[in-house]
Amino acid sequence: MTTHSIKQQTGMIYQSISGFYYVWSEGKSYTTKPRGNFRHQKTKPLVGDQVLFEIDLANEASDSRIIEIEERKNQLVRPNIANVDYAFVVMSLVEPNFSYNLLDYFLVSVEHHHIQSIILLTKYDLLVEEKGDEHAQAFVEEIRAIYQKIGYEVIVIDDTEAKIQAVIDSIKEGVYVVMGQSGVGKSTLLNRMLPGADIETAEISDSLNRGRHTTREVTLYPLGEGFIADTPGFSAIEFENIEKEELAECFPEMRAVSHLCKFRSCQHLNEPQCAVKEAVSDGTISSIRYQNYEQIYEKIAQRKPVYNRKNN
Ligand SMILES: Nc1nc2c(ncn2[C@@H]2O[C@H](COP(=O)(O)OP(=O)(O)O)[C@@H](O)[C@H]2O)c(=O)[nH]1
Ligand SMILES: [Mg+2]
Ligand SMILES: [Zn+2]
Repeated sequence: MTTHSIKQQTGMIYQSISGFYYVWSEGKSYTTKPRGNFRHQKTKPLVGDQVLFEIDLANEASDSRIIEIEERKNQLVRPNIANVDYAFVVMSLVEPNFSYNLLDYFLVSVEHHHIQSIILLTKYDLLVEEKGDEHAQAFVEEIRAIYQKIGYEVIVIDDTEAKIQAVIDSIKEGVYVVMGQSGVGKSTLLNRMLPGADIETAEISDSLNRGRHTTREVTLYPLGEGFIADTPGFSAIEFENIEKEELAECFPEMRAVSHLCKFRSCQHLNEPQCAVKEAVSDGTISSIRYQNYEQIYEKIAQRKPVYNRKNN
């Protein structure tokens, strides 16, 4: 093997199967393996990783070698994936009923990973069926008014193709995951967006394999302008990795005004001259959101100390 036939390129790992990492780079897929000395390093390549790899131009059929993993912007455990840019936070309007509380729990968890949320409100058809057109529209507008104002895109869907297409069209360059509690329509959405991927089967085999070491790896599929993970995440929410002092950072509208609080360490609870509380009383910050802040803050404060806290 002569050095001049070796080319270095960067790309993103989109799939990993039995020690092989499939890298998407400059419009092509490459089968790669970590270079030998990787085994001595702690970091294992992960789906979503940006990597530098070597291609042997003299023997293009040979597997390429990953030589470097770029520093990760974030890393999720469920699904096991790095460098997530966006999360579709799926909330159904009915069955299960929409909850501001639960939505804010999800948004906070996602913010904590420095991931941008897009709110997907599902089962609009069922809401109309239950409450009629007028009420359904008003309800959705109420949610929109709160969340769009603070920077979250809100997309309303039912199970029709047109609405699914609107979700696909919204996808920008970057890596997306789907989050949300059970029963809200995550699998339905993924199946419709990725008809070739057989999501349901994947989830079933995943649950059958629980407890064994053969848990299924996540795959990133190209979709719209970006990539989307075929495995939904965060079906249950815990705040075990968030410190109460970090919580306000996970509320964009609080983040935006907290520099105006009298005290630098203001937690926006009982402190005097708090810009957040002023914004709540004049209606600039939603009181629903603020109450959820107080509630999550309290949950974190009550939490038993955990000594082996993870970093993310
Ligand atoms: N009417 C209606 N039903 C939906 C919609 N989205 C999902 N469902 C149904 O809701 C149930 C739960 O969906 P599923 O995708 O399994 O939820 P998951 O647990 O989040 O993966 C299924 O029976 C779906 O057919 C929707 O927009 N409208
Ligand atoms: Mg599901
Ligand atoms: Zn404050």
